[in-house]
Amino acid sequence: MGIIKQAFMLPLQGTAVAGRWDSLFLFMLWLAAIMFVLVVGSMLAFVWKYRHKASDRTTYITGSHVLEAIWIIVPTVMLLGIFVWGYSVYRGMTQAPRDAVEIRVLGKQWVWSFQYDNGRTSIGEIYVPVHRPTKLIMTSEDVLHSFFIPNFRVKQDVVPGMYSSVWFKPTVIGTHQVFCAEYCGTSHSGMLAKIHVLSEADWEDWNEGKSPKAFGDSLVEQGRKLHETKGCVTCHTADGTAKLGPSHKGLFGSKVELEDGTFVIADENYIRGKIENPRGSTKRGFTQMMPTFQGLVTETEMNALIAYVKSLAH
Ligand code: HEC
Ligand SMILES: [Cu+2]
Repeated sequence: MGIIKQAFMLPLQGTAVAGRWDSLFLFMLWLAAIMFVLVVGSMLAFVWKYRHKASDRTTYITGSHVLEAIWIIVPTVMLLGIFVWGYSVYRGMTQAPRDAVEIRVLGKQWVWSFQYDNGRTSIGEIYVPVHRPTKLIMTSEDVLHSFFIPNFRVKQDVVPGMYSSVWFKPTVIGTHQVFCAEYCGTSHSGMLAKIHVLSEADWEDWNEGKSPKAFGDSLVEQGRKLHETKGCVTCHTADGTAKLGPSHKGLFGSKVELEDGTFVIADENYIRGKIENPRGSTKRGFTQMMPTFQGLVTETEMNALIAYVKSLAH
């Protein structure tokens, strides 16, 4: 699978963005090193050159506009350049492509677990396809964690009660290390996982398996069943007709108008918010009568319900 790239003293470059990230990092490191030598070097030289001599008389100094202009303009241009460069790398890391494979990540003291579209789950090991964008939709069942894959240059806080996400495009087949990078209690340092980057063929095999039935229902199907068993169907349909509540058809990704006239995009966090805290926002044209399901829906069920609502986007 090509040559494995690695910059001096940095971890292996396991994603498309890792090279860009490393260039920026090394540029800043070398720039700081050069600045350090220039500043400290000239300081020492001046200390020596202008050391006290009995005959010295300090001349009258009035300042220099040219010098002042230089030390304002040069660092400003340099720092703005670093900002623009950094922002462009950051944007590339945060805006996931629409066709990304989505995997849900659940952190809890002190294990990582994963839920895939086909309904499969894994603990301590996550499987992703090579050369395809993969988006992680992450939340925590207890405290703050942080999902960190050094080889991918990916690190993102995992927060209870909401979803955060990251995406990456792995380029190196094989196994990479995952850490928790936010101190989360006694066994924080043992909160590890392996990320397995699979070839296209292995991914198909893993994802579909010899018999997809072996994994039970797909995530969307699990969500559809929960939508019935939890009683959501009393008020919500999938076919566009409104009952007590609006239909979920076409909801995901759309712009929702709330009672107070503000608009929100119906993303994962919006749907989660409705299920946990329906009183936090009410859709315009409807009466607030949805009961809260806080504590009645587990995180894995929440992921399935959201996947179901999402599947009705079109
Ligand atoms: C007793 C009726 C009722 C039940 C049961 C109910 N809801 Fe609702 N739901 C509503 C109403 C009414 C609204 C619209 C008013 C509002 O925004 O609060 C709504 C809004 C929503 C929205 C936002 C819809 C939009 O178009 O913006 C989502 C998502 C949602 N519910 C999901 C669920 C899920 C999932 C369940 C089951 C776990 C559920 N609801 C159970 C009545 C209900
Ligand atoms: Cu942790």
